Amino acid sequence: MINRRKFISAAAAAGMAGLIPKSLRSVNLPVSRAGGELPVIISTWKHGLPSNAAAMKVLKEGGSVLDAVEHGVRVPEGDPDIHSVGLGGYPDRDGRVTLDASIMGPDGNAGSVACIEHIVHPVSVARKVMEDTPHELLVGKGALLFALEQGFKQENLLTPAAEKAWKKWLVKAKYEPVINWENEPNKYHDTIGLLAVDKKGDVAGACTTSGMAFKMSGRVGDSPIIGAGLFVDNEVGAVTATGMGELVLKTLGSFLVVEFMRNGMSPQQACEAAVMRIVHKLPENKKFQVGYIAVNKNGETGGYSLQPGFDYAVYQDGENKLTDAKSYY
Ligand code: SD4
Repeated sequence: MINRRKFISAAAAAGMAGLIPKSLRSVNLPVSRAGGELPVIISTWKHGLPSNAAAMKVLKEGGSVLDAVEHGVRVPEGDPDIHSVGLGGYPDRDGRVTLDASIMGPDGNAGSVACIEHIVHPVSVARKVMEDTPHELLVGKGALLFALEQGFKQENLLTPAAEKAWKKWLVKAKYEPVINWENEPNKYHDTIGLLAVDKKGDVAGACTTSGMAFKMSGRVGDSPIIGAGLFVDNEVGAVTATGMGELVLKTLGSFLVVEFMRNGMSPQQACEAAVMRIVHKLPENKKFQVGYIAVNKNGETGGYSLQPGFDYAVYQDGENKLTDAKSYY
């Protein structure tokens, strides 16, 4: 028989592992107090470095934290040599470049587009969805029509390099996501997710991607789903994800990390706990990559991944630096 004291200490330990029903947990524990200088910008992969620089410039010039995250991720969206975001992104298995993006601000408002074609900057369309419609998410043709109505230009996003890669893939036409594979030749990887906390402590985030290369037509990943690929809570901090979106979607990863931080974990501990959730719940975890980055309101940052090879860029205290994330495997 378990006595009351044993029950309470077991319950406390289980609480950190997320096992206690929410109704029994404190919801207002302070977030981790450690921190760094504000403002801070954090983003996924090496293409985060120029993105962070663009975002920091916006903040320095007095722009809002929302402007900063949008302008930061527009950099890789517009770069044809980055084959995992925006222009030049690898297409789906039918040769169509379909993009997913989301943005979320300090007021809790958010906007997303999914499976949108022909628009170089889906993050800016997501912002328009957030600000100028009663909706949160527009997909496919509807998203494109909305973008065109808003004055965005229709363009061909399939660059010769991306088309060549797709044609090479077509020879075997086997869909098999490879860990850290996207864009390997120049070491630019995957989705860009970028989070910022401005001087006042206001928090925002943006996430944009062409998704998994050679995916099925109509496939949508985690990036445009608020709570999966991106989540912001101005009382706590922000989180974004990269890697195999299906694993992030099945565990609602970014929301989970924010909730772990709300309950007292540091950004680093919270990212690790969310990766552990994938390890415990999803047997396919061994085959795929997932990486999380997080920042709390105090300017403390963290990042963690399932597999080795994930890195992220942090711009803080006048330095814009790439960090290798620790990983579970
Ligand atoms: C997705 N998470 O669509 C994105 C893509 C990505 O590594 O990050 N690729 O699932």
